[in-house]
Amino acid sequence: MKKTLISIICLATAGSVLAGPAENFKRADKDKNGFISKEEYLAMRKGYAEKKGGTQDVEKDGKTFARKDADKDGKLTLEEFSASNK
Ligand SMILES: [Ca+2]
Ligand SMILES: [Ca+2]
Repeated sequence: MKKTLISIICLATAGSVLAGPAENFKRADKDKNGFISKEEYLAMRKGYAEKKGGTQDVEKDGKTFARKDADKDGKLTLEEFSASNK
């Protein structure tokens, strides 16, 4: 049973890696303005956390967003999003 669960998690992780940052970016950019706002980023992270059956650490995700936002304009371009997506 536990092994099955791990396999599912591995599959889900592989799936999101295969999708690539561009796909994740498009999915997270809810209003399709070409940028990911902090709200959109946090909503994306919330979705991930809930998919894993956990709860979101809003403070941590907010810090991650700030770190990714290289030019500090409060939004992520695809470049910023994928460059620091490691
Ligand atoms: Ca947006
Ligand atoms: Ca930015």
